[in-house]
Amino acid sequence: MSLTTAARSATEPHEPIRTGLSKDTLVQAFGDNLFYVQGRFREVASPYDLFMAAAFTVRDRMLELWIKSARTYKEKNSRTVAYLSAEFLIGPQLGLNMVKLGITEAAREAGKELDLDLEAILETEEEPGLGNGGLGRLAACYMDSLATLQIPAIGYGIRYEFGIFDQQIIDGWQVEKGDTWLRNGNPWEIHRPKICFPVGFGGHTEQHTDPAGITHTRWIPELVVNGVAYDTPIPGYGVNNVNLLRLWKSEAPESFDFQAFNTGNYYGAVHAKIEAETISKVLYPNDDPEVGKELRLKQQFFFVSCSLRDMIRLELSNTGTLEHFHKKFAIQLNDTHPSLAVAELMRLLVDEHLMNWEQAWDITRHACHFTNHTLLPEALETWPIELFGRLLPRHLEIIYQINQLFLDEVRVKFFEDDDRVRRLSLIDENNGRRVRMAHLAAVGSCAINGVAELHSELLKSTVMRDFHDMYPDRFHNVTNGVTPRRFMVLCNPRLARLITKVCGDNRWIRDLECLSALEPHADDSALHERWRAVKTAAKTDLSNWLGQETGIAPDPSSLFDIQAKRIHEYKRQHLNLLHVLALYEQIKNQGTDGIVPRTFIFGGKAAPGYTMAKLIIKLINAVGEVINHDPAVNGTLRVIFMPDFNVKRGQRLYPAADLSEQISLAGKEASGTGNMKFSMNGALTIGTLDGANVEIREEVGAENFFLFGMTAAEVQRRQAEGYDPYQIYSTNAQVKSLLDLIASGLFSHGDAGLFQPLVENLMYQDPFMVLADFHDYVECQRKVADAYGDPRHWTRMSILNVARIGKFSSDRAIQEYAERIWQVEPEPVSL
Ligand code: 26Q
Repeated sequence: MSLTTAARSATEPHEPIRTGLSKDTLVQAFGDNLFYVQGRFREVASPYDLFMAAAFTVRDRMLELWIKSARTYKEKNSRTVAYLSAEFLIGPQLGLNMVKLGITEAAREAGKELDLDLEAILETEEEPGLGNGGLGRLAACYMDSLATLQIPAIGYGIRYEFGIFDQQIIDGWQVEKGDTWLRNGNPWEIHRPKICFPVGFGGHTEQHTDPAGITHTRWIPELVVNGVAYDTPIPGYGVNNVNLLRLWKSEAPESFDFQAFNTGNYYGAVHAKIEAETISKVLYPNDDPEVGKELRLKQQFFFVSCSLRDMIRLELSNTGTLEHFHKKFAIQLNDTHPSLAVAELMRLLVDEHLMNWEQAWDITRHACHFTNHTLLPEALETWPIELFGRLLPRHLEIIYQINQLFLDEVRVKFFEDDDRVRRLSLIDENNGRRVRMAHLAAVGSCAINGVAELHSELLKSTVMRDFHDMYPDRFHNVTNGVTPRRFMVLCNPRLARLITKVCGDNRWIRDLECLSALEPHADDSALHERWRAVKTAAKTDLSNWLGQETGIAPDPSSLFDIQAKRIHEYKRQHLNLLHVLALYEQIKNQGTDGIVPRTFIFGGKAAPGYTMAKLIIKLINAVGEVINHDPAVNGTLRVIFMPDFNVKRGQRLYPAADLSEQISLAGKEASGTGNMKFSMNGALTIGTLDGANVEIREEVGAENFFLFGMTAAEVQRRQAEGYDPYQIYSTNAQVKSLLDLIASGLFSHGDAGLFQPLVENLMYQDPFMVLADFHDYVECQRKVADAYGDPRHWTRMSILNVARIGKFSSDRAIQEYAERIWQVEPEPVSL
């Protein structure tokens, strides 16, 4: 049918074309947007044109709410959360925004009328990969929950032109490809050229005395770049509140070019422009040994400075004073990446707004809050003084002053304890003088939190121990959570429908504890049948997709055993692989009798510079190559590496999993959030007592969780005693035989050297104690197989996992932040 405006007169709807939610209005609006925004009509529209028209149609429906929300927050002068994060991994927006507006069904109907396949349109959306993994995805879940709980909030971050690289697998190896997510246009963002702040770098500082005799410091930067705002609306679920994600893009100030041009330095001007634009060009991967990059520090300062100036602008336009800044904004620092906010807020208040130091420090300390996401020592950020002082000379002075006042306080509290003073200092004097960003964040914040109970305890007893001695009341735990809107309703509509039916209504989508209504039905055989049908359908979908994508379509009746997360030695993908090889060896020696058919699916990216992680990917693919084609295996085992694991692909995995692999070495995974996503889709977990696994097991019940491995305390003890993996290799025949198998060249076309670094690492160092936990893991996997062989038992456990997973909603987490950390209140928006 024709979609130009000519069609409208026939079915003029009574609703406004840009806000109406009925099917008929959506049909009209889609046609208008295709024609007037994309400049296309149906016959010549590309799939991306269709996506853009659909996206604009949905965006139109959020704009009025967005503006109403902003007006309400301004009028009420509500305390606003400013969530500062170097990463926001928000995932594709179209489907989720439709869920939140409650128009999924109407849109599907409209699609039918237009003879359009909604699924195909959703699939066309390019996801903004503006994060590495857990930390960035958590920020996105929290933005969802803040809006849903009607809490005024702005997410501040960087609009990277290239997000996390796309992963290709070529000959079994990871190959990175640039992520050009903006090439076809991004319909969700609104460019705000007027919201623009200059950000300085380098140069020097000067002192001057004002007429009243007070000395001030002025920073004269050498280079100035502009930060320009790009806004993305974040609607709440089933409410009128729409919050804001404001990402900054770096640009050269116009004046810059002209200056250079006038002095005849045309190429110099072009160079300066390129340098300015480089700042927001690319997201850095974590776990990269080479991350001591100057550009990374520039990025951090860039987005922190723009964000704070934006908050100051808002506060001044509202109240005309900064005296109550900390009452207006609750700033949350997502790890140390934005911790320069402490020094920059001090600089803005003291140098630019002429506030005295004491008052500025009081405001800063009461505005800021800090979340730690890691205990791994190599991941704690520090910057060499030389680099820091060259790039941010004024901030280094401010940090010295903060440090001096802080260490005076330490000396008073802990009399004659020089060692403690050295340990607490913001400057590490042992490794060539470096600024410790976690210390800066901790000193400048009124609350410090870990992301799971175990993690928060370990934080207090290890990396932040001295801070805990100093300021015990600042420490909190807020266990992570994930949004059920994306990770249940959107990605698993069949399960969502079934749950709504059993619960009697869909209240669980905004109050996940309502899932407990499933519990009385855990033994209901009619429910069992439906539950299994839902799981089988999801497995079939995934199998078909994998067939197209990888050439292998696994049998949906096999046990889908999935590990999807960044590739890192501490997460122990190689432990999982050793179990695969143990089964393979069993088949080769004794045939397939007694083996429960399994499909092992791996997904995850390795940092481009992390050689061992890349070798693990190669080994997974190499093992798959052999096992998937060995007639002796005869399809009983399948090993599949899903390339380019991201939010979108995760949404295919979670609903289809029977078993979720959460097998990190105890004490290393701060929380994990994939563990929650799998569990809320009815997968059972095999896991260690690490991160949030501990609490998941507590909630779902020990009898519904496959536990194995050492505890964090046992790990500490064993390491203190001196752990010797070679001793295990030489005394455990199975371990020896499996490592020898990898080293034999069977998986590397006879090249025995290829996997040698991996094998030797396990034999002689094994920093993440894979061999120590191996036996227990394999035993536990045997129990998994037995349980899977008893469908009634398995289905009961699966239902109970979902019924008891309510705690892990990000709504609960945000509620805790709001009450215990931020002291913010909901601000409902009415139309
Ligand atoms: C730092 C400096 C230079 C370059 C990159 C980085 C960098 C970037 C990202 C360091 C770390 C990250 C991301 C860390 C992360 O994702 N941590 C995970 O956070 C989740 C949410 O709290 C937890 O569930 C995971 O346990 C934790 O690993």
